[in-house]
Amino acid sequence: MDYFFTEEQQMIRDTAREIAEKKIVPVRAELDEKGEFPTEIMKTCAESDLFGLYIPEEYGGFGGGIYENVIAIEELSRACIGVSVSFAGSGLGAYPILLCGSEEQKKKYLPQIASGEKLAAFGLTEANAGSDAGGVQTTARLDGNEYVLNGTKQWITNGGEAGIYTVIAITDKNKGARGASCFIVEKCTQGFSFGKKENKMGIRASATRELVFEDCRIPKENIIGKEGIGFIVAMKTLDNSRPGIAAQGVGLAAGALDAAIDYARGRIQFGKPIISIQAVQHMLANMAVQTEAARALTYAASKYIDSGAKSISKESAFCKLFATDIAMQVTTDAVQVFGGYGYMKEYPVEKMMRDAKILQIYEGTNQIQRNVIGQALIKESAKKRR
Ligand code: COS
Repeated sequence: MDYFFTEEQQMIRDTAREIAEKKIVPVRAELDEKGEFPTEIMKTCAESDLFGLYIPEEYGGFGGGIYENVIAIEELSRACIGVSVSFAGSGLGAYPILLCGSEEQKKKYLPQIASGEKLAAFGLTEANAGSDAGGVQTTARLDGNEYVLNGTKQWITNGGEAGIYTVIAITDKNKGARGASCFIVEKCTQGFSFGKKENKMGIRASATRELVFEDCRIPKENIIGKEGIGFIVAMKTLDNSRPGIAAQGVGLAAGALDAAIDYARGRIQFGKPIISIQAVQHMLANMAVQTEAARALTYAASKYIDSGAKSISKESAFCKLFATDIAMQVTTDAVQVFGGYGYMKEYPVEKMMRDAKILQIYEGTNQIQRNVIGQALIKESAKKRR
């Protein structure tokens, strides 16, 4: 369908599509096999000015919004979401600064992220704080002009590869979620180290590591906002970044659909291409309509958030939930269209199906998205009754 992109949006799509086709497709199987971080592709994204799409011009960005970023993420994801999550993860790490940082912090850090000179990463998850984001145990204690961080973050996308980290830590243990704060920590700070790269089922090109803080001292100016707002910063960050996960789902589904159509045209059984068999056509038709519906919802939610709407949690969860469930379904169906060949590593859909699973888990499981939507519905209905 035509979404009537502006000339600039069309350019973003074309640029990202070219990177996907020329740079990612030829190496994606190897990156997956070796579990290798796509350093060169990140450089190409930087040279093509893709990292700053959602960052205002005064901080070195393109001045677009979530929608522009989503367009780029979708295109990169058609080829490989192990690569596109490395790109998108930098946005996730940048949002706390963009949404809640001081002018000084924005001026210092956003241009480096916008240019792609440094990747960013977001450190929220811990061994005992996954879906329960308020259960963070990493601590930050004010000591003179510095905060001292102690604790371990788990499964952090871009861990070890990023130069700038936004990290949630507890500054007041007695206040629960209201005792959390958000900090900026730069790589190479003393007392800050990384665990080994995780060996994952999918998105194997992306770097997922622990962040380990052992008496890590950072300037007190590195707190984002003030003490006690860390949980809210994290929630706002996720509200803004979840459409990017939806875009990964849309791109991945679109890539799997393209692969399934190509294969069905060439595969001969019963003396004819299997695409002429109605059972196969029906599968492809379902895959196509699901993918398009996911795209339409993701674009609509992104535009809604970009409009400056105040309450965005529900809409953000809508697209994350829907598009990622669709990605799982469509990639599974793509393997089915390929039949036995689809199960083999020689064909791309095996990796696509493995990759899809994480989309239903990270940045809030799809069960959590339903919770967020449910809570929003309750709030809205209470307002209407008043
Ligand atoms: N924007 C602004 N404020 C928000 C918010 C949002 N999106 N969501 C919650 N808040 C506020 C609430 O209003 C509440 O404020 P008060 O204390 O003033 O009432 C506070 O934050 C606590 O909210 P709540 O009680 O809803 O928190 P819960 O502990 O029940 O957790 C969920 C809510 C489950 C939604 C949250 O923990 C979550 O999103 N979990 C998933 C985390 C995740 O995505 N992890 C993946 C890894 S991060 S890459």
